[in-house]
Amino acid sequence: MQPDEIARIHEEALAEAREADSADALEAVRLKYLSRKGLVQDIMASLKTAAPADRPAIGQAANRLRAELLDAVNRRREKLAEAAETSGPAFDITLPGRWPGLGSIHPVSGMIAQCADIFRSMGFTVADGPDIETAFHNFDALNHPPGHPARDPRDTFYLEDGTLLRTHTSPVQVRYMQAHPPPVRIIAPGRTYRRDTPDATHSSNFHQIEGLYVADRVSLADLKGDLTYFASQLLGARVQVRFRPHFFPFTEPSVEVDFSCHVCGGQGCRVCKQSGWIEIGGAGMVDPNVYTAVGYDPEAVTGYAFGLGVERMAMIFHGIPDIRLLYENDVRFLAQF
Ligand code: FA5
Repeated sequence: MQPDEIARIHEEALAEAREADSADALEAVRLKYLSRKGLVQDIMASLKTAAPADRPAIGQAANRLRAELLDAVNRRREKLAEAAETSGPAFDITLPGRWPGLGSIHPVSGMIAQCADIFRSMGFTVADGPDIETAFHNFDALNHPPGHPARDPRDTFYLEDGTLLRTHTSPVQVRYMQAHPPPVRIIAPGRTYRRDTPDATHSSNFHQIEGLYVADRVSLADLKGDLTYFASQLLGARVQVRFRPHFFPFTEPSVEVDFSCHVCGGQGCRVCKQSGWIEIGGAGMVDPNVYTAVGYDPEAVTGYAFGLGVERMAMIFHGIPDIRLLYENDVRFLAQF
């Protein structure tokens, strides 16, 4: 190959490398000139047939072409990469963003928040207590005699050290009165645990809202009035509240509290098992023995206490027919709230 032809190839190769407008086009230029079957290789092959005097010049021209072209290809590659980073089509700012979706508030948490708002408006503050309790706070101080059936390991989850998972939120009453002199007006929402067999209205892990109002002249009429007012705030003025005589070791007298079924308006349906009523909680006037256990003077104070089932209230509020739906974590169910 003649030197002037090599010079022409040299110029063309550098121009093509400079003008390549994509990584693919640049690779094509590299292959055309620098690969094993490329034009630089053709120049080298022509050495064999060239006049011996021309050979050094041809060899040097080919080497210069290879070095300069390699350099030009590398520089062009960097330029193209830079341009792709700053203005390439990888990021289209006109596309709508991806919506990761928001979680929803669990109906049990929502019910606790709703109840707490109502009780706060009635002058209650919110107190708290541990899930792992001593037998003293869960039973003894609440006037449970030694052989009381609720203490049985078949009903209560005991830990190895003799502590237990609280079976109700009532031990918070004990802790709060031990730490605060009267008057007291608190609610205590929280988890509770029992070895109950799960069914449509029972779970072995559920929630209660404890209430305690202790002052100097609190009566059963206050308890009935306050819980009836609470029910009307939660479920509307049409809800009816029923108090049935009952027994709890820590209240005297004691009642069970039913709300008329919000789902059927009291006519009878699946949720209320056709009765028109749903048992929501237990309540009563605090037993004098409890005051003695916490260091209050039973002659100086009177008070009421209640414990409401949160899941039961969520069920009638939302028309949920089975408590287990609240614990299956099916997102299709939970997303409705
Ligand atoms: C009590 O737990 C008493 N501590 C309530 C109380 C407090 C009485 C203060 C007097 C003074 P009881 O075991 O009835 O009472 O439970 C109260 C409510 O918790 C029930 O009415 C029901 O709504 C709910 N509950 C009880 N067991 C379960 C369960 N296994 N699953 C779901 N909810 C339950």
